[in-house]
Amino acid sequence: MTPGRYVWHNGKMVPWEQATVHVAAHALHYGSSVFEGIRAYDTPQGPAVFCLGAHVRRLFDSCRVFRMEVPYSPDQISQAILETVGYNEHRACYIRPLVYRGAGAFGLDPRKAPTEVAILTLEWGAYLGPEALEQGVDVVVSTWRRMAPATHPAMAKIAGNYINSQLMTMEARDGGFAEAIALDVEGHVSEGSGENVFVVRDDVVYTPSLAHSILPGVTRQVAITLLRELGYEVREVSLPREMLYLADEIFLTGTAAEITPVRSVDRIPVGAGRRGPVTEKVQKAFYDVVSGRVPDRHGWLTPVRSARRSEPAPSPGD
Ligand code: PPE
Repeated sequence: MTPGRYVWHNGKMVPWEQATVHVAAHALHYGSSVFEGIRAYDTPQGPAVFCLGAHVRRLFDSCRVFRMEVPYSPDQISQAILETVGYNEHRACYIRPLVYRGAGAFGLDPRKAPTEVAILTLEWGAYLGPEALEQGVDVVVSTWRRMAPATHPAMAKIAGNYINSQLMTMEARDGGFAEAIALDVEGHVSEGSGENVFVVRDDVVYTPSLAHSILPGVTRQVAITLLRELGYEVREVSLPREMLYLADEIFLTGTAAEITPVRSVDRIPVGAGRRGPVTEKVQKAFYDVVSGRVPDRHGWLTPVRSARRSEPAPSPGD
């Protein structure tokens, strides 16, 4: 991990090393924080943040579900994100906004603890390895199920939810797999530890609907839009596990994972066992947009240089 030099912490730009919390922070004890993962891409117009509006909206949606009042407006957070990428002089980076309950109170009413906000940036390459985007990854169906309805709010990106993802990932890696796909509590396909799942069969594209304990992925929505523009029918449905073994193609979508092909599930090859044509087409459409190689018809890219600067950048060594 190559971190940015500065972190936006409660309204101020501070050096990475100084962006710390107290060990009494509520979030550390109870998982009471909400986060986002966003990417900025290198474009001919300089670095540009991908789907900034959708990510900031989901951040506030997650906070709303968790009854967390953010002490900044969505516009202030958006500006702070652009400013942080600019300060850190990244060409491309991963951005991690975090709203967390700080130190001040123990106990299970988090509203007694203060709400604090941080925006971190770091350089983060291909999530599932450099070859994954072309070769595809080997995945396993997890023995861990996704959270049942009305247990944890799957639609909200709350840190505590990610215990499940961590258990899935450790199990997968120990078994020699790159990633795991979880079923929901009824046994339908849900999602990866940090990705949404798409299945292609006979040129129709299927993805689990919101009723299957998924995070409503921003990349998922982008992929649906691009696939429809490419002329494919996309259906949000309930998928039985065996569709994973009958698929012509499977791919995963996520900010970190981007669009990653799956080449096997439970050691069974997916289709021909390599990236398929639909996956390749949607990947190409995706990378054409994020790299600024084609016109940004959907307004998905926000140039970092459009940020309104609130204060001069601290000089290095401050
Ligand atoms: N499901 C889950 C559970 C999830 O965490 C992510 C993002 C997605 C789906 C895809 O959502 P989106 O990024 O909006 O397309 N996972 C984030 C965290 C990964 C991590 O390891 O940290 C991410 O990709 O940023």
